[in-house]
Amino acid sequence: MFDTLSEKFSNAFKYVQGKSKISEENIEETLKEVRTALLEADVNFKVVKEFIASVKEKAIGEKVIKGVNPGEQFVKIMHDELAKIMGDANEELNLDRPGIVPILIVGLNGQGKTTFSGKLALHLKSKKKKDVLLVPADTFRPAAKAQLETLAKQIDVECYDSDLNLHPKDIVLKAIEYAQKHHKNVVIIDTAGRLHVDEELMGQLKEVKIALDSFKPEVLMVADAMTGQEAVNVSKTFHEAIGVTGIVLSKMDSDAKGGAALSIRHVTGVPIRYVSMGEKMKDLELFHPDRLAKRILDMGDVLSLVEKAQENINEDDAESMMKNFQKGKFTVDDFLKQMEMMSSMGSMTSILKMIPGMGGMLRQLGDLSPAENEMKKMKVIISSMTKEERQNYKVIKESRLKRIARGSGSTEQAVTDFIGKFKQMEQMMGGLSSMMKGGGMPSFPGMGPQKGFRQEAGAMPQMPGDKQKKKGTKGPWGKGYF
Ligand SMILES: Nc1nc2c(ncn2[C@@H]2O[C@H](COP(=O)(O)OP(=O)(O)OP(=O)(O)O)[C@@H](O)[C@H]2O)c(=O)[nH]1
Ligand SMILES: [Mg+2]
Repeated sequence: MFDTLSEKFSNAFKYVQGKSKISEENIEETLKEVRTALLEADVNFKVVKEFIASVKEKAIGEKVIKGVNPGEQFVKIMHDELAKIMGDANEELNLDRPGIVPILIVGLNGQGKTTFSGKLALHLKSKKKKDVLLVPADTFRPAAKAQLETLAKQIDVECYDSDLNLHPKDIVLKAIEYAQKHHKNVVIIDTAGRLHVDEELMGQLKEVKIALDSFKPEVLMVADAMTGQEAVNVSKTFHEAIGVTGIVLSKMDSDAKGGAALSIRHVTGVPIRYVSMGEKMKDLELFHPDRLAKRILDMGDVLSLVEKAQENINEDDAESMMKNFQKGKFTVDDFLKQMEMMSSMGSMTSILKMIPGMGGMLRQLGDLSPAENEMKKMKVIISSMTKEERQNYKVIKESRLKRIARGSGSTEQAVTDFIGKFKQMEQMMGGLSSMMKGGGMPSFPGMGPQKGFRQEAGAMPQMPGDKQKKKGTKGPWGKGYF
């Protein structure tokens, strides 16, 4: 996500770095490169023009703040303007009103509507405590109903048994009636897609919307971020035809350019509400323009990282690992849990990118997938080990080694290598633990006695935990950072 743009921006900034003051002359070259980078990222040309004009005006008008170097000041202006074109603050749907809220999911063929319907249902159920009904209303492609039913089962949300012989507007009205009877709060309606915007589709969607009018429906348009300006144009057409209340950018995990994310709000005037980041049901993020701007500028996104950790890390597991660690014990099971915690948070690259300054380093490191594959292989080997072996690998002698190799479909050498690596890790952990006991490393965060991960995350002064959020600061980059 935004990889190329980040790299080009960091190159562009070198012209202002080290200067004693920002002037029209010394930002000229930078702005030229920023402009090219944005156009190459497939950002709408009008958006680029306004963006550049605005950055230029702010940069030249900016007073030099004592102690802040102009390079940093320029990055701060870029950050604010990037966040502004994407829409200021996160604007999640407000569903806290009495009665049923219907959410109509619309968009072209294959953009990710059905997948997003499931993701949104899971999000609203688990985070917002809503009772959700999923409604298949795609009468165009009958298999779509089964697809939604499968997703619904996976996330344990009820799926309405639509009669696909009816017109979508009648399906929807019946579903609402059913939802009222069963005291649901939200009804998510998955509609049909078409290859291109056509009159039949728009006519059908308009009728559905009119049928729902008295319930004040939300209309979410799902647009594939990878299609760049096409996504922008289609969203505009949909908005003009049926009135869209929010945009969902799907497949952001595969979009390296970022053109749609940077243009769609500005061109359509419709806020981006969610970002779909993968094929799994939990791969959904709220759209936070300021956090994305930070990711684009390699400033990291520690807030999202902490949130991800809090959502995905099981506190009991973390506690039991900590206890083992304090006793100087490190088992294969602990190692497996650590790997699982990491992978539940996303790919290695996506996690590292959230750490400030890591973007540039990752570019030098290149592809991290060999390391991820290595982790996968280790997991398979561990899954062939018995409980006893995982608690104490020393019992693994020749016959056990053979069995593990056979069970995991790997060679005996691979199992021996794994045990060798694990021994090294065990030694490292043991060393770390005794250093701490001896007072060698008094303030290693997260390792204090009787403290779970969550408490530590909130208490670390340099990390933006819950406390800071309540105060309404913007995380570590709030006032005073630049
Ligand atoms: N990588 C990635 N793939 C996605 C994402 N969202 C959906 N997909 C994939 O895109 C394909 C199409 O997704 P669907 O949800 O069926 O799209 P749709 O808009 O409902 O398609 P139609 O109903 O045929 O119009 C599927 O293979 C999904 O797994 C995403 O955020 N990231
Ligand atoms: Mg579909």
